[in-house]
Amino acid sequence: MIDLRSDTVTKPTPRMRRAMAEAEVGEDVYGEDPTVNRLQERAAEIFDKEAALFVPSGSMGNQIAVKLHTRPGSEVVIEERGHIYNYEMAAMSAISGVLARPVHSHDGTGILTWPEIEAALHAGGPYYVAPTELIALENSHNLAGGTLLSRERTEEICDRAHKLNLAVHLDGARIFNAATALNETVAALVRPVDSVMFCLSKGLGAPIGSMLLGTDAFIDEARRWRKLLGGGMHQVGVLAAAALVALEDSPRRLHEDHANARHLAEELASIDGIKIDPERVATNIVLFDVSGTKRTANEICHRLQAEGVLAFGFGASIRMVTHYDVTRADIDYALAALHKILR
Ligand code: TLP
Repeated sequence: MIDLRSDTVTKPTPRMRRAMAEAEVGEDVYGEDPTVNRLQERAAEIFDKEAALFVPSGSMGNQIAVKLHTRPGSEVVIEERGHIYNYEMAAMSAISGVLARPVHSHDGTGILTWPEIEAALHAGGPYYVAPTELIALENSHNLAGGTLLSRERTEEICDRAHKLNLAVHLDGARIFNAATALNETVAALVRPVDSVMFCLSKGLGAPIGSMLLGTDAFIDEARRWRKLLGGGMHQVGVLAAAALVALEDSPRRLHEDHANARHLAEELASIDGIKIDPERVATNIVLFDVSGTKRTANEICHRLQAEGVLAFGFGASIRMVTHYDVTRADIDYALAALHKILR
């Protein structure tokens, strides 16, 4: 099977498995796992933030951040296709008692401008309007097709937000993809945000885990909430060991996934009935519209599966994600399968 459903499907590399087998471990709930401590220190160093916390999932990292930046009864401004709003089980209302204020991105990129954000804010309004307390950004933007939030735009949004005493959290599940495509360091991309979450278990290829980063005080409080949410892990150095390998080895090869994604997008654009602008495919996510094929996305994905290709269909769109378990030949095979189905 050629699995293009997500970059979460990557299997640990031989080096990761070796590191896992040999990992030195301890009781992480007491802060005594040396491998977890090393991972947290290394992540804080790479991202140039005071502290980092290893969390079981990206969703947990995001939701702890929402919890810490808000009070119940307030609002979180987020682009309408944002992961925190759409794919985290309404956790922000269940856990934090806050409301999402989804904002439409007029140019379709999913990357909001400050005026779009500003128009959605309730800051300094009348007492009977729920105040905005947090702006949640996403880089790269998953459901918009892996689009990029530039360093300059991040700085502008954070500067403006901070002047209004609003916090900014960045869902950087794929921040290394963004950094690769923008030719920036991850530290530069996250410098002005109050907190950032990134995933080790997506393009970086670790089997499990994400990191939440921020100030020392923020991470101390995040550790309490991780435990409260059932995310206190014990001899978890076995996972941190794989994560350390992912952090050191994987970022340098992400450009290959981006090149494969661009190739896929260019070929898709030449298929009748498929709508995609290859110029917009900047990272490892390829999102295309199939309404012109007179078939539903689900129907096409079903047929692709029979040909040995897995993709993710929703509405009139199909998402294909490239990663290190997918080669250029696999992409060409998937394209040939699609041609056959649509012929
Ligand atoms: N995204 C998954 C699915 O949930 C859609 C995927 O296959 O892309 N932020 C972003 C931007 C994400 O894309 C994801 C996962 C998360 C957060 C949550 O990470 P996990 O799955 O570790 O909770």
